[in-house]
Amino acid sequence: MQDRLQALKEEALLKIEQAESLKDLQDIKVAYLGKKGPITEVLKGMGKLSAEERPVVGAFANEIRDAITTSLQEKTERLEAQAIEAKLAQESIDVTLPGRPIAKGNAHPLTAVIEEIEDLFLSMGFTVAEGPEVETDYYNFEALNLPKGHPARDMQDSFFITDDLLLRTQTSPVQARTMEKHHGKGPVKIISPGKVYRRDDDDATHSHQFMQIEGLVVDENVRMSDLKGVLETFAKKMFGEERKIRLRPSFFPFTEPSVEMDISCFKCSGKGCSICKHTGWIEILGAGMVHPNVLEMAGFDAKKYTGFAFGMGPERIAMLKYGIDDIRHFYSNDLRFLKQFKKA
Ligand code: FA5
Ligand code: MG
Repeated sequence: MQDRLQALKEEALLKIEQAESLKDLQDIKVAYLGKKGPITEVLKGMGKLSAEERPVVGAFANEIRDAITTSLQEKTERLEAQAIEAKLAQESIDVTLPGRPIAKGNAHPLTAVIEEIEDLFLSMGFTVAEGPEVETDYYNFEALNLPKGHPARDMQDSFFITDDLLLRTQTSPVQARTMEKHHGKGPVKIISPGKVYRRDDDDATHSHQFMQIEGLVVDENVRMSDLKGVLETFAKKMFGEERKIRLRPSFFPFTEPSVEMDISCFKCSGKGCSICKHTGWIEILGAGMVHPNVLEMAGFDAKKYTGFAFGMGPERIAMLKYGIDDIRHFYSNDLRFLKQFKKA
């Protein structure tokens, strides 16, 4: 009987040694130590043994059972450790691999140009003011010397929401709003960027929604030559010394006298092409000396104070600066266009 037990022990230990998975070990445990296993079978036959033999064989059987159990345990631990090591090896980080580049976005070209213009005016002592895009008839027109029924209202075809509310057609209402806040006391020196809306037909240089940047300076002794100086400084900084600039007499109900500023066309350099409508020039802004009526309506004494104002189109400025041939590129979200403005 002892020989049989010894043989079972050797057999079991060999199988444990060869086991490759936790499942194999479980099977071995059931096969050798289970209720129907050979060791249990052997022990069941102990009744036939003599009283002297019985404790010896019993002790031996227990010894074998312990040996197999211990061996199973050791092998289980080894297999578990191996599994962890394999997993760690698989998940290990190769610190020598080159990094993956992070996809970085860039500012929209229009945003970039507006920020550049803002910086330029901030450096000249202006601050930034804001106003609402849904505006009242009063601020968009009346406070700017455009009473109801005034023919010049037709210069800017409007999107009305109610009889009294509209999408602002220009950033000029911020002039009136800002002056009111100053309660008749100068100086006022602001720029105001924002969206404006007009029922214009879209083409290469017109959009029904576009941006404007308003400028307003009100103080004692502000003159037309101050306006010219500011606009020339701005144009030279933005477009370089060699670009041609012209001021042309114009009309706005809220300025007197009024001018418009043109820049020589980037495409044809003034010869005339489809972008500049064969004039050689592209209009970028309207400006003038603030009309006394506008000053008075906003609470300023027009005998003491004078001022100048301007309103420019940053899309047109960006087009001239970067040679963009269609204003619609700014609003069509084509990544091939937008990615060209990535700063290195
Ligand atoms: C005005 O809107 C006046 N408020 C400007 C002004 C302000 C004059 C202060 C005097 C004092 P105008 O309609 O010309 O003026 O527009 C000003 C600029 O906005 C134009 O020079 C042009 O650059 C731009 N602009 C006008 N209409 C469009 C459009 N449909 N699409 C894109 N840009 C436009
Ligand atoms: Mg104009």
